Amino acid sequence: MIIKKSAGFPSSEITPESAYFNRRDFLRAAGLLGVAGAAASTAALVGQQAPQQGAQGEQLKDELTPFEDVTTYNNFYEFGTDKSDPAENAQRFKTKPWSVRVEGLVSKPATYDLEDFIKPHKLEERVYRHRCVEAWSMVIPWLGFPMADLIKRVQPLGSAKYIEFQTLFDPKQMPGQRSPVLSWPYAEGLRLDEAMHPLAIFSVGLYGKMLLPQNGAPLRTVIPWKYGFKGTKSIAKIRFTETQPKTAWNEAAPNEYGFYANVNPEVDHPRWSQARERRIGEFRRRPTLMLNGYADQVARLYQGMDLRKNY
Ligand SMILES: Nc1nc2c(c(=O)[nH]1)N[C@H]1C(S)=C(S)[C@@H](COP(=O)(O)O)O[C@H]1N2
Ligand SMILES: [Mo]
Repeated sequence: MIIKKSAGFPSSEITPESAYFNRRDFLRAAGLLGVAGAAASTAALVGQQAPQQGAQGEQLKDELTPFEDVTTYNNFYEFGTDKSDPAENAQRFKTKPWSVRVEGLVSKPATYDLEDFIKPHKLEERVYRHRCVEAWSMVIPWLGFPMADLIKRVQPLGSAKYIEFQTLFDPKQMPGQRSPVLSWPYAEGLRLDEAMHPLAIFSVGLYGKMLLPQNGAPLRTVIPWKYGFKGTKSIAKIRFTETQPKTAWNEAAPNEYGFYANVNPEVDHPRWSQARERRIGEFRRRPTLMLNGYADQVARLYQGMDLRKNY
Protein backbone atom coordinates (compact mmCIF):
# COMPACT_ATOMS: atom_id res chain seq x y z
CA MET A 1 0.00 0.00 0.00
CA ILE A 2 1.25 3.41 -0.91
CA ILE A 3 0.60 6.54 0.98
CA LYS A 4 0.76 9.53 -1.21
CA LYS A 5 0.09 13.17 -0.89
CA SER A 6 -3.05 14.10 -2.65
CA ALA A 7 -3.48 16.98 -5.00
CA GLY A 8 -7.17 16.84 -4.29
CA PHE A 9 -7.20 19.35 -1.47
CA PRO A 10 -6.10 22.93 -1.25
CA SER A 11 -3.10 22.44 1.05
CA SER A 12 -1.80 25.86 0.13
CA GLU A 13 -4.84 27.35 1.83
CA ILE A 14 -4.22 25.64 5.09
CA THR A 15 -1.52 26.12 7.70
CA PRO A 16 -0.49 22.89 9.38
CA GLU A 17 -0.33 22.65 13.13
CA SER A 18 3.45 23.03 13.37
CA ALA A 19 3.96 20.07 15.67
CA TYR A 20 2.34 17.76 13.17
CA PHE A 21 5.33 17.64 10.86
CA ASN A 22 7.65 16.67 13.68
CA ARG A 23 5.63 13.88 15.20
CA ARG A 24 7.75 10.80 15.72
CA ASP A 25 4.74 8.50 15.62
CA PHE A 26 3.79 10.03 12.30
CA LEU A 27 1.99 7.60 10.04
CA ARG A 28 2.01 4.79 12.53
CA ALA A 29 -1.24 3.96 10.76
CA ALA A 30 0.70 2.65 7.81
CA GLY A 31 2.35 -0.01 9.96
CA LEU A 32 -0.97 -1.00 11.41
CA LEU A 33 -2.36 -1.38 7.95
CA GLY A 34 0.26 -3.86 6.88
CA VAL A 35 3.08 -1.78 5.44
CA ALA A 36 6.42 -3.08 6.71
CA GLY A 37 7.98 0.27 7.37
CA ALA A 38 6.35 3.66 7.24
CA ALA A 39 9.60 5.46 6.51
CA ALA A 40 9.07 5.95 2.78
CA SER A 41 5.55 7.16 3.17
CA THR A 42 6.55 9.43 6.01
CA ALA A 43 9.18 10.98 3.78
CA ALA A 44 6.56 11.55 1.12
CA LEU A 45 4.44 13.47 3.54
CA VAL A 46 7.21 15.36 5.24
CA GLY A 47 8.15 16.55 1.78
CA GLN A 48 4.85 18.35 1.61
CA GLN A 49 5.20 22.00 0.74
CA ALA A 50 5.05 24.48 3.55
CA PRO A 51 1.98 26.63 3.25
CA GLN A 52 2.42 29.71 1.19
CA GLN A 53 1.45 33.16 2.20
CA GLY A 54 -0.56 34.71 -0.54
CA ALA A 55 -3.63 36.55 -1.59
CA GLN A 56 -6.20 33.82 -1.08
CA GLY A 57 -8.02 35.72 1.62
CA GLU A 58 -9.75 34.33 4.70
CA GLN A 59 -8.95 30.71 4.18
CA LEU A 60 -5.22 31.22 4.39
CA LYS A 61 -5.83 31.55 8.09
CA ASP A 62 -7.23 28.06 8.35
CA GLU A 63 -5.03 26.09 10.68
CA LEU A 64 -5.26 22.44 11.50
CA THR A 65 -7.37 21.88 14.60
CA PRO A 66 -5.10 20.45 17.32
CA PHE A 67 -5.09 16.64 17.59
CA GLU A 68 -6.21 17.00 21.19
CA ASP A 69 -9.44 18.77 20.18
CA VAL A 70 -10.12 16.48 17.24
CA THR A 71 -9.97 13.48 19.57
CA THR A 72 -11.79 14.80 22.65
CA TYR A 73 -14.62 16.94 21.23
CA ASN A 74 -16.78 14.44 19.39
CA ASN A 75 -20.26 13.44 18.38
CA PHE A 76 -20.70 9.68 18.56
CA TYR A 77 -24.02 9.03 20.26
CA GLU A 78 -23.37 5.30 20.57
CA PHE A 79 -20.97 6.31 23.35
CA GLY A 80 -22.99 9.13 24.91
CA THR A 81 -24.35 12.51 23.91
CA ASP A 82 -21.82 14.84 25.59
CA LYS A 83 -18.85 15.96 23.50
CA SER A 84 -16.44 14.38 25.99
CA ASP A 85 -18.30 11.04 26.21
CA PRO A 86 -16.89 9.27 23.15
CA ALA A 87 -13.24 9.79 24.16
CA GLU A 88 -14.03 8.47 27.64
CA ASN A 89 -16.42 5.64 26.83
CA ALA A 90 -15.01 4.28 23.57
CA GLN A 91 -11.49 3.52 24.74
CA ARG A 92 -11.98 -0.23 24.85
CA PHE A 93 -14.10 -0.41 21.70
CA LYS A 94 -12.96 -3.52 19.83
CA THR A 95 -12.01 -2.74 16.22
CA LYS A 96 -10.05 -5.92 15.54
CA PRO A 97 -11.16 -8.16 13.96
CA TRP A 98 -13.52 -6.01 11.90
CA SER A 99 -15.56 -6.92 8.88
CA VAL A 100 -17.44 -4.83 6.37
CA ARG A 101 -20.42 -6.28 4.54
CA VAL A 102 -21.06 -4.96 1.02
CA GLU A 103 -24.52 -5.89 -0.30
CA GLY A 104 -27.60 -4.84 -2.21
CA LEU A 105 -27.54 -3.87 -5.89
CA VAL A 106 -23.92 -4.78 -6.53
CA SER A 107 -22.13 -7.30 -8.75
CA LYS A 108 -19.67 -8.36 -6.11
CA PRO A 109 -21.41 -8.55 -2.74
CA ALA A 110 -18.94 -9.70 -0.10
CA THR A 111 -17.95 -9.61 3.52
CA TYR A 112 -14.44 -8.20 3.74
CA ASP A 113 -11.98 -8.29 6.57
CA LEU A 114 -11.02 -4.68 7.12
CA GLU A 115 -7.54 -5.31 5.74
CA ASP A 116 -8.89 -6.74 2.51
CA PHE A 117 -11.33 -3.88 2.24
CA ILE A 118 -8.51 -1.34 2.43
CA LYS A 119 -5.53 -3.15 0.92
CA PRO A 120 -6.03 -2.46 -2.80
CA HIS A 121 -6.41 1.24 -2.20
CA LYS A 122 -3.87 4.02 -1.99
CA LEU A 123 -4.08 5.99 1.21
CA GLU A 124 -3.87 9.73 0.82
CA GLU A 125 -3.84 12.59 3.23
CA ARG A 126 -6.74 15.00 2.80
CA VAL A 127 -6.97 18.17 4.84
CA TYR A 128 -10.66 19.02 5.01
CA ARG A 129 -12.86 21.55 6.75
CA HIS A 130 -15.32 19.69 8.96
CA ARG A 131 -18.56 21.53 9.74
CA CYS A 132 -21.03 20.17 12.28
CA VAL A 133 -24.70 21.10 11.93
CA GLU A 134 -24.38 22.50 15.47
CA ALA A 135 -22.39 25.42 13.99
CA TRP A 136 -18.88 24.49 15.07
CA SER A 137 -16.08 23.43 12.77
CA MET A 138 -12.58 21.97 12.64
CA VAL A 139 -9.83 21.40 10.06
CA ILE A 140 -8.68 17.80 10.04
CA PRO A 141 -5.90 15.98 8.17
CA TRP A 142 -7.63 12.70 7.31
CA LEU A 143 -5.97 9.61 5.96
CA GLY A 144 -8.11 7.68 3.54
CA PHE A 145 -9.02 6.78 -0.01
CA PRO A 146 -11.68 7.87 -2.47
CA MET A 147 -15.04 6.21 -2.07
CA ALA A 148 -15.16 6.07 -5.86
CA ASP A 149 -12.27 3.57 -5.90
CA LEU A 150 -14.15 1.13 -3.70
CA ILE A 151 -17.39 1.63 -5.60
CA LYS A 152 -15.68 0.83 -8.91
CA ARG A 153 -14.13 -2.23 -7.33
CA VAL A 154 -17.41 -3.76 -6.13
CA GLN A 155 -19.33 -2.78 -9.29
CA PRO A 156 -22.80 -1.52 -8.46
CA LEU A 157 -25.59 -2.65 -10.82
CA GLY A 158 -27.13 -0.17 -13.24
CA SER A 159 -30.21 -0.02 -11.02
CA ALA A 160 -28.21 1.24 -7.99
CA LYS A 161 -28.87 4.94 -7.41
CA TYR A 162 -27.85 5.35 -3.76
CA ILE A 163 -25.32 4.04 -1.29
CA GLU A 164 -26.09 3.48 2.38
CA PHE A 165 -23.59 3.21 5.25
CA GLN A 166 -24.38 1.58 8.58
CA THR A 167 -22.48 1.72 11.83
CA LEU A 168 -21.87 -1.49 13.78
CA PHE A 169 -24.80 -2.53 15.96
CA ASP A 170 -23.41 -3.87 19.23
CA PRO A 171 -25.25 -2.58 22.31
CA LYS A 172 -22.91 -4.58 24.57
CA GLN A 173 -20.03 -2.36 23.49
CA MET A 174 -22.01 0.75 22.61
CA PRO A 175 -24.06 1.79 25.62
CA GLY A 176 -25.91 4.50 23.68
CA GLN A 177 -27.54 1.81 21.55
CA ARG A 178 -29.38 0.52 24.63
CA SER A 179 -31.68 3.53 24.56
CA PRO A 180 -33.67 4.97 21.66
CA VAL A 181 -31.77 8.25 21.27
CA LEU A 182 -31.60 7.53 17.53
CA SER A 183 -32.79 4.54 15.53
CA TRP A 184 -29.90 2.10 15.55
CA PRO A 185 -27.74 1.21 13.82
CA TYR A 186 -26.79 4.75 12.81
CA ALA A 187 -27.27 4.98 9.06
CA GLU A 188 -26.50 7.55 6.42
CA GLY A 189 -26.60 7.65 2.65
CA LEU A 190 -25.56 9.47 -0.49
CA ARG A 191 -26.69 9.58 -4.06
CA LEU A 192 -24.28 7.38 -6.01
CA ASP A 193 -22.94 10.33 -8.02
CA GLU A 194 -22.19 12.22 -4.78
CA ALA A 195 -20.36 9.19 -3.44
CA MET A 196 -18.34 8.98 -6.65
CA HIS A 197 -17.14 12.59 -6.30
CA PRO A 198 -13.36 12.57 -5.73
CA LEU A 199 -13.67 14.59 -2.50
CA ALA A 200 -15.72 11.86 -0.79
CA ILE A 201 -13.49 9.43 1.09
CA PHE A 202 -13.38 6.45 3.37
CA SER A 203 -11.09 7.41 6.20
CA VAL A 204 -8.99 5.07 8.32
CA GLY A 205 -6.86 7.64 10.10
CA LEU A 206 -6.12 11.22 10.99
CA TYR A 207 -2.94 13.12 11.81
CA GLY A 208 -1.02 10.24 10.27
CA LYS A 209 -2.27 7.73 12.82
CA MET A 210 -5.04 5.20 12.66
CA LEU A 211 -8.43 6.48 13.79
CA LEU A 212 -9.15 6.41 17.48
CA PRO A 213 -12.52 4.89 18.40
CA GLN A 214 -14.08 8.28 19.16
CA ASN A 215 -13.46 9.40 15.56
CA GLY A 216 -15.07 6.29 14.08
CA ALA A 217 -12.39 3.59 14.03
CA PRO A 218 -11.63 1.59 12.10
CA LEU A 219 -13.50 2.95 9.07
CA ARG A 220 -15.71 5.99 8.52
CA THR A 221 -16.84 8.21 5.70
CA VAL A 222 -15.90 11.88 5.27
CA ILE A 223 -17.90 14.06 2.87
CA PRO A 224 -16.43 17.52 3.41
CA TRP A 225 -19.12 19.64 1.74
CA LYS A 226 -21.84 18.19 3.97
CA TYR A 227 -22.67 18.59 7.63
CA GLY A 228 -20.65 16.23 9.82
CA PHE A 229 -23.55 13.92 10.57
CA LYS A 230 -23.42 12.57 7.00
CA GLY A 231 -20.08 10.97 7.90
CA THR A 232 -20.90 7.53 9.30
CA LYS A 233 -18.52 6.20 11.95
CA SER A 234 -17.37 2.62 12.56
CA ILE A 235 -18.94 1.24 9.40
CA ALA A 236 -20.01 -2.41 9.34
CA LYS A 237 -22.30 -2.41 6.33
CA ILE A 238 -22.50 -0.75 2.92
CA ARG A 239 -25.61 -1.23 0.82
CA PHE A 240 -26.42 -0.17 -2.74
CA THR A 241 -30.08 0.70 -3.27
CA GLU A 242 -32.46 1.97 -5.90
CA THR A 243 -34.45 4.16 -3.53
CA GLN A 244 -33.22 6.88 -1.16
CA PRO A 245 -32.17 5.17 2.07
CA LYS A 246 -33.47 6.23 5.46
CA THR A 247 -30.98 8.18 7.50
CA ALA A 248 -30.66 8.36 11.29
CA TRP A 249 -31.02 12.10 11.76
CA ASN A 250 -33.71 12.52 9.13
CA GLU A 251 -35.76 9.84 10.90
CA ALA A 252 -35.24 11.52 14.26
CA ALA A 253 -36.18 15.05 13.13
CA PRO A 254 -37.20 15.30 9.46
CA ASN A 255 -37.88 19.05 9.59
CA GLU A 256 -34.37 19.73 10.94
CA TYR A 257 -32.15 17.25 9.08
CA GLY A 258 -32.64 16.45 5.42
CA PHE A 259 -31.13 13.74 3.25
CA TYR A 260 -28.80 16.18 1.51
CA ALA A 261 -27.38 18.04 4.51
CA ASN A 262 -25.22 20.23 2.28
CA VAL A 263 -23.49 22.96 4.26
CA ASN A 264 -25.47 26.06 3.33
CA PRO A 265 -25.17 29.38 5.18
CA GLU A 266 -28.43 30.49 3.55
CA VAL A 267 -30.59 27.74 5.00
CA ASP A 268 -30.96 28.07 8.74
CA HIS A 269 -31.61 25.19 11.05
CA PRO A 270 -35.15 25.71 12.43
CA ARG A 271 -33.61 26.42 15.85
CA TRP A 272 -30.49 28.41 14.94
CA SER A 273 -28.67 30.24 12.16
CA GLN A 274 -26.20 28.43 9.91
CA ALA A 275 -24.66 31.67 8.64
CA ARG A 276 -21.66 31.48 10.96
CA GLU A 277 -19.65 28.88 12.78
CA ARG A 278 -17.26 28.61 15.68
CA ARG A 279 -13.96 27.12 14.57
CA ILE A 280 -12.84 25.04 17.53
CA GLY A 281 -9.94 26.89 19.16
CA GLU A 282 -11.03 30.29 17.87
CA PHE A 283 -12.98 32.91 19.75
CA ARG A 284 -14.74 34.93 17.09
CA ARG A 285 -17.23 33.15 14.89
CA ARG A 286 -16.45 33.07 11.19
CA PRO A 287 -18.83 33.08 8.22
CA THR A 288 -19.87 29.67 6.97
CA LEU A 289 -18.96 29.06 3.35
CA MET A 290 -21.36 27.71 0.74
CA LEU A 291 -20.92 23.94 0.48
CA ASN A 292 -18.31 24.38 3.23
CA GLY A 293 -15.97 26.10 0.78
CA TYR A 294 -16.09 23.29 -1.80
CA ALA A 295 -18.73 24.87 -4.06
CA ASP A 296 -16.37 25.17 -7.03
CA GLN A 297 -15.87 21.45 -6.93
CA VAL A 298 -19.28 20.06 -6.03
CA ALA A 299 -21.97 22.57 -7.04
CA ARG A 300 -22.46 20.74 -10.34
CA LEU A 301 -23.94 17.81 -8.41
CA TYR A 302 -26.90 20.00 -7.47
CA GLN A 303 -27.56 21.84 -10.71
CA GLY A 304 -31.26 22.50 -11.12
CA MET A 305 -32.05 21.50 -7.53
CA ASP A 306 -33.59 23.86 -5.01
CA LEU A 307 -31.11 23.69 -2.15
CA ARG A 308 -33.65 25.23 0.24
CA LYS A 309 -36.11 22.43 -0.33
CA ASN A 310 -33.41 19.80 -0.56
CA TYR A 311 -31.66 20.74 2.68
N1 LIG B 1 -22.25 6.23 14.19
C1 LIG B 1 -22.25 7.56 14.34
N2 LIG B 1 -21.64 8.33 13.41
C2 LIG B 1 -21.62 9.68 13.56
C3 LIG B 1 -22.26 10.30 14.66
C4 LIG B 1 -22.88 9.46 15.63
O1 LIG B 1 -23.46 9.91 16.64
N3 LIG B 1 -22.84 8.11 15.44
N4 LIG B 1 -22.23 11.69 14.77
C5 LIG B 1 -22.06 12.46 13.53
C6 LIG B 1 -21.83 13.90 13.76
S1 LIG B 1 -23.17 14.82 14.25
C7 LIG B 1 -20.62 14.50 13.51
S2 LIG B 1 -20.43 16.18 13.61
C8 LIG B 1 -19.43 13.67 13.18
C9 LIG B 1 -18.33 14.00 14.17
O2 LIG B 1 -17.12 13.37 13.81
P1 LIG B 1 -15.81 13.63 14.70
O3 LIG B 1 -16.22 13.33 16.12
O4 LIG B 1 -14.78 12.70 14.19
O5 LIG B 1 -15.46 15.06 14.55
O6 LIG B 1 -19.68 12.28 13.22
C10 LIG B 1 -20.92 11.88 12.67
N5 LIG B 1 -20.99 10.44 12.60
MO1 LIG C 1 -22.62 17.00 13.86
